Amino acid sequence: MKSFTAFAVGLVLAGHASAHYIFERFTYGGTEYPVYQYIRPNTNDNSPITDLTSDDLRCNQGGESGAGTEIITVQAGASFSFTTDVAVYHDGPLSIYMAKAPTTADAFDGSGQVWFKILDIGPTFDASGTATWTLLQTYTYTIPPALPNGDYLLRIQQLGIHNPYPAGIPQFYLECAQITVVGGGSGTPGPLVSIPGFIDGTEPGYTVNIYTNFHNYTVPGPAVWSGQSAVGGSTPTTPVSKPTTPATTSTKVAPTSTTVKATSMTTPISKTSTKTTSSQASATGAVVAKYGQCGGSGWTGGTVCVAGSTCTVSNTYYSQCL
Ligand SMILES: *[C@@H]1O[C@H](CO)[C@@H](O)[C@H](O)[C@H]1NC(C)=O
Ligand SMILES: [Cu+2]
Repeated sequence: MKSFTAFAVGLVLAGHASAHYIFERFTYGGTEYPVYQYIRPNTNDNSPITDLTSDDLRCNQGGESGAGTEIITVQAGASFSFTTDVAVYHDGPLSIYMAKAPTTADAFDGSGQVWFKILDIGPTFDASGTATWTLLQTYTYTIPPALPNGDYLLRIQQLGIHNPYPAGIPQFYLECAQITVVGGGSGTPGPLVSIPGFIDGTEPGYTVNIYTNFHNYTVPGPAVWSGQSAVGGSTPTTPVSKPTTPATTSTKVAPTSTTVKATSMTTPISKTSTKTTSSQASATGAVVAKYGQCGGSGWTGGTVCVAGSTCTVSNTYYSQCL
């Protein structure tokens, strides 16, 4: 088993000679901070984690401790971004998780049933059933207004499912930021899961072949916390997660729609217009990519959504191109 694992890792490395996409920069309050400021560095050049039982799934290899990484103070309801070195280029879903630290974020290893999910971005399906993944360089979201104050790990995860299982093993690309939330609410985040353990490898979103009869998708892992925008922690209002099933389910799917491009990992980001790279999420007047922020209290960035998406109010603090 050990030698097999080593062999598999060797294969992965061989296929990843150059730098992978690493969520290495954090943006808050209009400032994009230097590489690994507030984000735990990895020691594997972000060669993906593929072992579903590994503690490295929490904050990547080398990220079990946050000693040496700073903690940034953020307002609940404010937006933040993670930016990669090169835009994400493997098809698959993106999720953002959080875990409350017992003491300080830098002292927390992420163990225990403490993780909850605040965002899923699955594929969209057009009327013919063809999938489009939102592969970006910058992903922007909001610290949930209902989140209680305190220190948290803020974990972004992209799951590369471009090499269909079981011949290819889904690849986790992830990093953790360290934050102190202030101005928070009194919500109760959940459901809570443990990492590892949150994905067991039987989920359709993990085993699916995205090139064959691929017309619906559910992002693996727990449900997205539904009470994020309920300041005071009562009734959830607008769900902030993206629907992971086609908006056009009532439309008949063309029978010839099974051909989804078989992209290899060398294919860069320009596959469809929705994969616009936005390395300057807050550039004033810039066209905002799908799922990017386009408004909300205090927002000074772009308010015009890329063609095919509409600026939609999630809550007072956050509007998003959907
Ligand atoms: C698509 O939907 C079917 C029917 O609900 C389900 O069995 C299947 O697992 C789904 N596929 C994915 C990839 O989520
Ligand atoms: Cu790769």
